[in-house]
Amino acid sequence: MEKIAFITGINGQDGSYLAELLLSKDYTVVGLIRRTVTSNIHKLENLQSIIDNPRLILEEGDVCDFSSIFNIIKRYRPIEVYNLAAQSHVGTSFKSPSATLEINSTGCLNILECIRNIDNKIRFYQASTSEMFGDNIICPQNENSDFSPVSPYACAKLASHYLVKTYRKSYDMHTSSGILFNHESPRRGERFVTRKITKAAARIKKGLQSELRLGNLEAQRDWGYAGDYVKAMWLMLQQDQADDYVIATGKTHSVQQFLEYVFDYAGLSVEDHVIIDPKFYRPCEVPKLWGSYDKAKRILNWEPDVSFKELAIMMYESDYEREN
Ligand code: NAP
Ligand code: G4F
Repeated sequence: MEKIAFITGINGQDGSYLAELLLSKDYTVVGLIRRTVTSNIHKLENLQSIIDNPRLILEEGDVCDFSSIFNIIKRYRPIEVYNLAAQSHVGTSFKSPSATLEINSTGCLNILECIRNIDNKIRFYQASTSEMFGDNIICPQNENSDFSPVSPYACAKLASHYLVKTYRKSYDMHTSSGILFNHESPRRGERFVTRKITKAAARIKKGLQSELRLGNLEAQRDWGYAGDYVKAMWLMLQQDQADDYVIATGKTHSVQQFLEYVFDYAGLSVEDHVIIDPKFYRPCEVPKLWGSYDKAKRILNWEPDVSFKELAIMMYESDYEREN
């Protein structure tokens, strides 16, 4: 029988890795693309392994548009739906709170309602986030830690997180949330701090720019590799019981440590090039994220492969290769 999966946010970092994983497992992958006047699928277009695959189908739509999602699910009848679409930048959520709420909460609700109405046996994955722990710094955070969101982004994601639980309990639907801690890769958006640092370091090294402006360097994050994390998403939907899982590395580092490690590796001095710019501070900050993936290890048999240092080097080397 043909296995069909539907991915929203396929054009993003995680969407591309998940599509690769599912195609390698012989799924037909239907991906949701937001059409704009100019093509915005450059990230996927650069991935020949995906874009040339006849089992990849791209459909136009928007998670905020109920009928576009309804029509795609009704037409393709996927066995699994992965909702990765989001306004995913925390800083931007303070500038565009309404749009963030609409995409990150109503978008999820729209999909849940489509599944409930079309076929409530379709399995659903929601991209929840460690950002929901907010200023609760009792670490390491796990599935039982208190949520304490401090951004419009996290508030919207928390609403979806509870919607997923509610649909699981109320309608006996197979809906799971992955509470994913920060995960990065060479495909990470350039406005997230790790990629901003690796790209700037590569450009400074090549003489293409001289300074890097950053905000709060004290924040701590549990950084893993996106390629490892999409495997956990898939594993969640292969379980008999739907549930929520923390996905993390179990280690935390500050932005300062990431910065120093990359600059050291590149043979650059932080003092010579980095400027602290208040523009990049947020109205409220998540001070410390450090996750425990014990439950995922026990039930999903999932563990991260790529270390903090390997990740930083992978990203720097990729940016160094790309910049010219
Ligand atoms: P990303 O690179 O920003 O990708 C998000 C994707 O969502 C983009 O391709 C974007 O499309 C799409 N999108 C935005 N609004 C949409 C809408 N209204 N309808 C349809 N598609 C829409 O994010 P990511 O890093 O891959 O993360 C994937 C998901 O995991 C997100 O939900 C994010 O919030 C969540 N998450 C990420 C992390 C992390 O560290 N990466 C951690 C926890 C949770 P365009 O390309 O058209 O902009
Ligand atoms: O890279 P960031 O923008 O990631 P943030 O805010 O932790 O959010 C990411 O991870 C979440 C999971 O916990 C996801 F849900 C979310 O979608 C996203 O993928 O910022 C990391 C830290 C923050 O403390 C920020 O204040 O770096 C600090 N920072 C310092 N200077 C900066 C900068 N962040 C950005 N983006 N740009 C700076 O110049």
